Amino acid sequence: MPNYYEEISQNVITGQLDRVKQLTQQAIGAGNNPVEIINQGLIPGMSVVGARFKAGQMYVPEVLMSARAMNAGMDLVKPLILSEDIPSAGKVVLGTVKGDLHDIGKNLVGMMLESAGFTVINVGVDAGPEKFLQSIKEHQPGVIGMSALLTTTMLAMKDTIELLKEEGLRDKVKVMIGGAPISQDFADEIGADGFAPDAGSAADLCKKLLA
Ligand code: B1M
Repeated sequence: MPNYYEEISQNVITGQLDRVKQLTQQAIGAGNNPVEIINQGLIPGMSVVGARFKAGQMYVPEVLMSARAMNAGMDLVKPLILSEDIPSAGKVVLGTVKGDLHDIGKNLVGMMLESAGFTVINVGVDAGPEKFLQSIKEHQPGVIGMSALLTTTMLAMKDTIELLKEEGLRDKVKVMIGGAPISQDFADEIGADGFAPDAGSAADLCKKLLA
């Protein structure tokens, strides 16, 4: 039986959506285990993309093409598996903070987290503290991730952390923040658990926070 996994990984890395679909379909047809197709083909390819992006060897458009190729493969495989068969690395509630509409970076972070096996609940843009709170109560994530691209909206992150304290939930969830104007110093200042400078680092940070 041909080993499809390496070829699927390579085509995810190069963002060849049609080829990933074709190979995934062939792998399914040849009787390969759907969970193995994900864990040994699709996700390892995206992990390489994450590492290269973090190292500055790949750029946003290429990463988006890879993510789309991976998702096309996922779409074929997912209906074949019971959800409980796919081990989740943990739940992350992710959003762009109140007053801020920038979501390209946040969505990239979401894709990287999903590629690393996290279940992502995306609360969208312009998400105020109450929206994060509501989502935390509903989904009980291990981590919340807040993104801000404007210096004027950064402080909304602090408001969310303060609301979590008021509600007695601060020690139940880790807080990860990021976005162009954000720094480790700012994260320390507002009492976040971690700062990630890019999408690849965000996935690594989430693993650390939940370890
Ligand atoms: Co806006 N914008 N924008 N904009 N915009 C910036 C951010 C700006 C730096 C441009 C500039 O003046 N040079 C500037 C902010 C200045 C400041 O505050 N320091 C700015 C401004 C001023 C504005 C408006 C106020 C303009 C106006 O209307 N007068 C307005 C505000 C609207 C609002 O939000 N309320 C506005 C609007 C817009 C558009 C709607 C037109 C559009 C957004 C479209 C969209 O997102 N759907 C837009 C865009 C595209 C940009 C730039 C050009 C690009 C942002 C981007 O997507 N980068 C930006 C200038 C720039 O950055 N060069 C700019 C690519 C993306 C992959 O990177 O988002 O940094 P980034 O995400 C990275 C990391 O930061 C990190 O990982 C990502 C991947 O590596 N990261 C996280 C991000 N979130 C993370 C979360 C994490 C961890 C890591 O954990 C949770």
